[in-house]
Amino acid sequence: METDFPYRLYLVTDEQACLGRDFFWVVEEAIKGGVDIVQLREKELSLDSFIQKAEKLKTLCDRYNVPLIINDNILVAAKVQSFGVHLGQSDEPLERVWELLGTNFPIGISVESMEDLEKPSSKKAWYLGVSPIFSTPTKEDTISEWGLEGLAKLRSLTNKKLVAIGNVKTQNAKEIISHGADCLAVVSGICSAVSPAVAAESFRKEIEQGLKFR
Ligand code: TZP
Ligand code: MG
Repeated sequence: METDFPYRLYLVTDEQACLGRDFFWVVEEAIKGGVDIVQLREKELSLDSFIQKAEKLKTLCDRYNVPLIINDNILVAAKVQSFGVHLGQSDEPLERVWELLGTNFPIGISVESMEDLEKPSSKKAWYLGVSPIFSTPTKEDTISEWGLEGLAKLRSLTNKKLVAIGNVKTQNAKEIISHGADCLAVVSGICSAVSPAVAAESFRKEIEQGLKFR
């Protein structure tokens, strides 16, 4: 059975984007403001430090009943028993994940092009990350952006839940939702906000507005 994806505001963490403030404070404020799913995305940490951070974050997320998703590293996901994992097209093959974590383990997959949509991993994904919806300084190794037109095209081609990521701000949130995204994934718009709680609240309001146009 496929796991539901009822989430609307997805915090993708980035220690640097927290601007020197306490990482766990930023995440907790974001959850208080309306983030309903959290991804731990770490590119630099050793396996041990990644696990330690994930364990601490899992405790926090559990307290608020918010699912924790681990980016890329399925060993960390297994160790902390996260709710799910998020993978890019060139990360672990889905079979490896299912071998380690069981065949029902929720896996979010990024799609960067229309061709990606046709891949078996996308067909089996829990949700699709529309990556990037707009180009962003937070992740500079992307080739092109989907834009609102691309998103609308994707929407017409799949029933999977679509999570838009890349330069998602309160200013464009409503439009992204009205063009077919089910959920917004945000790094700097929340992690770098003066008040992550207020930022998350503003995103939630824009999302509600956008849903009225669907
Ligand atoms: N994947 C595609 S864009 C991106 C990731 C992880 C970064 C999004 O960061 P921001 O700060 O919300 O633009
Ligand atoms: Mg990846």
